[in-house]
Parts: sequence; structure tokens; C-alpha cells
Amino acid sequence: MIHLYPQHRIRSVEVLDGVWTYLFPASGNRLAADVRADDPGVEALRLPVPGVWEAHPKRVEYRGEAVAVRTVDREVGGPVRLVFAGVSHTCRVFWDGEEIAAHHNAFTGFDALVLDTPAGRHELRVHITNEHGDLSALHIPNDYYNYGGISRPVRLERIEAGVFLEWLHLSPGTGGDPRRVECVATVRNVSPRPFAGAVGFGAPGAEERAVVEFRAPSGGRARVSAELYLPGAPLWSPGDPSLFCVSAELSDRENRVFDDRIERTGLRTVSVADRKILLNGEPIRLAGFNRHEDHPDFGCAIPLPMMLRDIELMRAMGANAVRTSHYPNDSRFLDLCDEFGLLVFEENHARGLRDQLFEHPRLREQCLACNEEMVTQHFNHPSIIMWGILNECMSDSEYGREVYAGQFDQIRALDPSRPLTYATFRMREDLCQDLPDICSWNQYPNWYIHMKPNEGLAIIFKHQDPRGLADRPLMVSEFGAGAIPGFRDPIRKGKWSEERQCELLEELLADYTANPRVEGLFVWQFCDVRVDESWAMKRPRTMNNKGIVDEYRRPKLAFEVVRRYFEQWLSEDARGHRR
Ligand code: ADA
Repeated sequence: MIHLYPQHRIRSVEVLDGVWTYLFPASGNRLAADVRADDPGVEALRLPVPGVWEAHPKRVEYRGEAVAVRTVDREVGGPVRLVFAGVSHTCRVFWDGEEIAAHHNAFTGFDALVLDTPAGRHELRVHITNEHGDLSALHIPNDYYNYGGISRPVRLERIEAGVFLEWLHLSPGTGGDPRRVECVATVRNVSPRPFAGAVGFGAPGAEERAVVEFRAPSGGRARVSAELYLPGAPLWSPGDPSLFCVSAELSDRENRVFDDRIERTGLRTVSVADRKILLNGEPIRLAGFNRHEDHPDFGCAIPLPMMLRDIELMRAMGANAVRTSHYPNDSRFLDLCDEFGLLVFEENHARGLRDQLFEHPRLREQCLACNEEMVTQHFNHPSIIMWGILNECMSDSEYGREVYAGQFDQIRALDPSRPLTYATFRMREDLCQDLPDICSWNQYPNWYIHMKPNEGLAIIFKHQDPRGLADRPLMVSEFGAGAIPGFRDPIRKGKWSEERQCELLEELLADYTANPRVEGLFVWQFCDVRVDESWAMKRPRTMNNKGIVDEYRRPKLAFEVVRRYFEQWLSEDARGHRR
């Protein structure tokens, strides 16, 4: 989507981030898309993009509709493409009053085309809602907060001649050699005429450039592919996260290059075999955190320096992995994971949907859209080593199995290169663990259930092994305990005290790291996060307090416990002591 590295040398790109005007109803929560700031009953506020309105003291709790407006000055006319990396959570986009796009889901991006627009001043408005209700099967009152606003960056691109490079997907590992990279460009033709031209693919260090001719019908797309070979290029790994860029250039019949796209990736392969997750053919353990995009001052629109700080804090605790619970993350965060060598379990957007929520008439369609956007938009991140779906949904029913199987089929068709997984806590009842490549279990021993961590693992093995799953890699995708920051109780160690959290994590990590079948560990969770008001009675402070750092990223006592275990566990892995 929108990255930290330059994506174009030829296509002109304008940054539309900054301060926009947001219009709200002064009372109630409905607002017409064409509302004006001076209409009666309208409140206008100036808000940052990227940002969420809950960050403004006047709209901390607002759930409803708003319109975000700004002007855009164009020196030249012609077709333009607007790229939104994320609007939370459902929106319609208008250019000079005309609707040009509609999108659902806060956590994936979309584009909007204006096929012809004259030079001069234009108005861009986005009608946004963060409401709960029938509109969305995925954004429900939940154990995290659904914010409102343009929460990720926005760009305006000039697409000359109405023909442009829409995607460039890079797959290292053709024929098992990570230095052979399959490059697939998608060219989109929105002009009124068929187009014939060529795409040139190149990369520093590649043996040679590849130039491939193609034709794209008017209103259609062409898939253009080539292989680049990068002999001698370093492989990507957490210890050496070497990255490189591939550029694709689009030219017409007269060899005039008029559009381009640059994508970055790392050379690595991921696979699973004999209970292990393999990176470049070598077994690797994952020690990491579940992380929500959440901060009291910014909501889900985490600023770049804070993203980097989160990565540094996780690394300071010895982690080499992160799970994007429970939705696709901002591409800029994934760029940082690529650069810092943090391995990512990226998840689609769905948490704890059961019964009527799971049977919501829009669930299937909204999940399929989210999966497709997640995979196509994040395809090139080497840090993403697995895709996950449907956290703690109905994997214990026949209907659920059909839904899980359908989504796995969809993702495998879009990206056969990465293993798949999903997280469940139904230790005895789960019916779907044979469908993915990696089995992921969420467990809260001695927090929600009275049992020792090892007893929980034993139940899982007893469930999995007779089903022919004894050879699958196994991860504990969630485990943890709550602590209200600053609640110290060293003698009694009452529940919610930092001492109790330490004690429980010590017990959990001791058992899990000693078990030779555990290949991945993800603490729930990195930081404390805001939850929906309806969860308040189970969540003191209306926060999920299981963070190892609090919502402002101040470490709790458990920071040291996690660091000690993670460092030890991963160092044993590097020395191969336990294999
Ligand atoms: C679940 C869920 C998380 C969180 C956690 C908890 O396993 O997947 O989103 O709600 O429990 O804190 O209880």
C-alpha cells in the first residue's frame, strides 16, 4: 500500500496527509454526505490525517457518521488515482460531489479513480462511520476499540493515459531457489482504448532486465510476469534483514516509459516440516507478542516513531516475532518489521465471532474482501511468514468448518508461498485444525481456567495427535494475565497486581519453553488497550490490562520475566541445543 520507501520515480504522487476539516452532527450521529460546515447543527473540527476523531477531546466517545473534507489543487488535468491506506471503518469517497468509491473495513486499503479531472481546485470528501450494527459483521463491540476516521495515509497519484501499474507482486523461491524471484505486474487500463505496450522489470544485482510485451483491453487488466535472478544476493532473516527493490516500468509502443512501480522485498522461503517452521530451510522458533494498534493519544492511528518504539520494546524483551491481532496492520509497521527482521503472523480481521455474529449475512463477503486486500496489499513483506484467519470464531461447528475451509482455499489461491494458521481456544471441541499448516492455540491457564500450562498442552496433544496432526508445528498463539499498571501487592499477590502477572507469566513461560513440541509463543499482549464500553465489567479501566507494557508503553514488572525466558529460549534455538 503506502510505504516508507519511494514507490515511484516516474508517476507523480502527492501526499494528502495533514490537517483536514471534519464535520459532525452537533447532536445525534447521522450526517448527510453533502453537508457544509456552515449548515445549522454541524460542528466542524480540524483533525490530523492519519488520525482518529477519538483523539479530539470533543469526540472521545463518538460513534456515528462524520464527513472529512479538504481541497486539492491540480496544476494539470487528467486521470488521478486516490489511495487510502485505511479508513475506520466504513466510508464513501466523493470527488467534486460525485461518489467515486465505497469501502468497508478499517484495516485494509483501497483506491478510487477519477477518470478525467480538469486543472484547478477540487473538493475531496470522505463520509465515514464507525457505527456498530448491521453495516459490519466484523466491527462489533469488542475486546479492543473500533475508532473513527482516516486512520492511515492518503495519496493522490497522476495516472497518465489511464493505464497504470496497479500491483507488482514479488515471490522469491521459484524452483526452490530464493534468489530466483517471480515478478508479476498487474497493469490496469481504465482508458477508453485497448492498450499495447511492455513492462520492463529490473533490480540492482539482477543478472539482466526482463522486458515483456502485453495487451490490456479497455476497462480491463493484464497480468505480466518475468523472473529475475539475483546471484550472490544475501538472504533475508531476522539476523540479517537484507532488502532489495524491484522496479517495473510501463512503456507504450513507441518505447516511451510513462509509469512505474517500485516494490521492496527480501529473499527468503518459508515452509513447515516435521513439527518445525522453516525459514530458508532452517527451523526457527517464534517468540513474540500479540499487538493491537492502539494508543490513548492516537487510537489505532499509531504515528511512525511510536511504531518503531513498539518494535524496539518488543526486541528489548527478546522477541523475534509479532502477531497482528486481530487485523491486517499498517504497511508502514510491516515495512519496519521487514527492516528490523521481526517475523510477522498477520491475521485477517475477525475476533470471537460466534452464533448470530458468525452467521451475520455479511460475514462471508466481508471476510473474503478483507483476505483479498490483506494478501494483495501485503504480499511483498518478507517479514510476514504466515497468514491467519478468524481468531476464536466457530471452528467447533460444521458450518464453521465450511467457512474456514473456504477462506483457506481463497488465501492459498492468492498466495501459495506462505503457511496458514488460525487461533482457537477450543481444546477439546475444535474441528478445523487439520485445515491449516500450523496449529495455533490460545490458552489462559490459571487466569480464566484452573489448570497448569502443561495440562493444557496435554489436552491439546490428546485432541490433535489422533487426528493425524502430530507432525504439524504447534504454537501457543495467546497466553497471559492481567495487571493494572502500578497495582503492587508483593505479599498477597492479588489478581490484577503486577506481582501476580509476573508469577503467572513465569509459570506459563517455564512450562511452554520446556516443552519440545512448542515452536511459537505469543504473549497476550504487548500493551494495554482500550476496549468497548460493553466490556467494562470484565475489564477494569475499560482496558484489556494484559499488556507487558501499559498503554503509554511503560514497562510493567513482567517485562523482565518475558525478557529472561524469550532470550534463553531463542538462544537455545540458535545453538541448536534442543534439536
Ligand atoms: C482471547 C482473544 C483476545 C483477548 C484475550 C483476553 O483469547 O483472542 O482478543 O480478548 O482473549 O484478553 O481475554
